[in-house]
Amino acid sequence: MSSLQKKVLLIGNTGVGKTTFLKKLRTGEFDLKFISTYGVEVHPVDTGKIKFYVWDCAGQERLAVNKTSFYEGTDACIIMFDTQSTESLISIEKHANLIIKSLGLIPIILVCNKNDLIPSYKEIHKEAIYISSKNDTFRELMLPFLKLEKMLLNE
Ligand SMILES: Nc1nc2c(ncn2[C@@H]2O[C@H](COP(=O)(O)OP(=O)(O)OP(=O)(O)O)[C@@H](O)[C@H]2O)c(=O)[nH]1
Ligand SMILES: [Mg+2]
Repeated sequence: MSSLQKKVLLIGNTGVGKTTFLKKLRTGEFDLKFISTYGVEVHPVDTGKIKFYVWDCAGQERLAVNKTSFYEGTDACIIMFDTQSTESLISIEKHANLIIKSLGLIPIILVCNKNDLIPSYKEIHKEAIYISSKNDTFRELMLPFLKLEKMLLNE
């Protein structure tokens, strides 16, 4: 287990698959159900070099109870959007602005989920890491954390 610990916020619009992504990483199971997160849930993800504490934040404003109150001590941020929601793509900037306003310039990465639902490869955002929480292997789903690890360790 890694001794270095970092806090990561996982944010993005409701329904993009934040909770499903973390559950698949933790259990290997893909969850078809959609139960919106209330407030925040914390999940550990260990890369071997860093133990990330991932704060899975509610995407629904009305369930996001005082969300900036748990931003303190955050080292990095993942903004997730998905291939099915133009709204989630447009909202990236809004999410990023809130993070930068509250936390300054911390490492932020973009993850585009639900890649299984577009027929062939299509680049939606140049900077994003593309995943499918439904079909991807553990190793593929760890890529966002390996990228954050590199950024945080300045590798
Ligand atoms: N086809 C497909 N469906 C997905 C994928 N990832 C998640 N889903 C589905 O998307 C729905 C929403 O998933 P959640 O993980 O609960 O969404 P969330 O981003 O946590 O939503 P909030 O908690 O409200 O912010 C669920 O029905 C999942 O089964 C994916 O990669 N492919
Ligand atoms: Mg959720």
